[in-house]
Amino acid sequence: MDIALVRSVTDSFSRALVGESGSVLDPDRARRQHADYVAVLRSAGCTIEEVAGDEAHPDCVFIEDTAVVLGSVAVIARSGASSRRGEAVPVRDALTGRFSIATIDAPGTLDGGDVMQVGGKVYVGHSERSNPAGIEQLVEIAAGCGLDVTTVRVHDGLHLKSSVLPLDAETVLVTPDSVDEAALNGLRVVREAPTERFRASALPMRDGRLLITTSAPLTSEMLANIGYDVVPVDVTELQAADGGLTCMSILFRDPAR
Ligand code: CIR
Repeated sequence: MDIALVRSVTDSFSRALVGESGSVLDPDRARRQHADYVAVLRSAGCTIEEVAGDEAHPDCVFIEDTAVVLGSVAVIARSGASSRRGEAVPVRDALTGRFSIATIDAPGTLDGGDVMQVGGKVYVGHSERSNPAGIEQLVEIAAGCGLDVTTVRVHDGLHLKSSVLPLDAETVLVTPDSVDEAALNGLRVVREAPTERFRASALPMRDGRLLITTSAPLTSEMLANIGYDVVPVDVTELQAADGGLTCMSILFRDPAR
């Protein structure tokens, strides 16, 4: 059984980081979309555990960035956005006792959105948010779990998973010209429709379905045509704050089962 750790949308979400887009955010709309997202995770067999939202952290709904589960270890991240650093504290509490805890320490920075696991391999984005010192620490922690890490330079977009998303154990959906694709060698690459740049976000469920953002209908149709069982999910208000489908949950197998 998968556990999905999620975090609620706060009223302060209206002040979440929006980069240079200048988007105006509506917390109520985000909350409704988040509830639908959580309902889809539940329908796919996930047990939902909610970490209470924290008004002091407008971006806290994007829980993926705070921690990464690598085998039996939970890596507590240290965000490249200083305003987000306190978000990890209650997430660490939720993971303690289930996993051994490792931490990314200063001067290292790492956002969970930069860590992608596909078919037993780990990739980390060298991005605006994750620096070489943080990546080096992740590599060392992963080595202790018997895992190699491949670094991927992110040229465009916030995180690696803003533009490279696992679809299944050997396939990724890629936004063209956003990362150093040579580092994805060995993976099957399918491309987001050019007119939907950065709008497609995907999250595969263990029941075989593939969640895909409604804001990328052409990409969704292309994925359906090549055999994916796509489920459109509307998270446009969370995308306005640079979020995607992966970033609103931390999914892991219940180690107690
Ligand atoms: C941020 O800028 O940190 C948030 N507004 C969005 C984070 C999205 N996280 C993710 O895709 N993993």
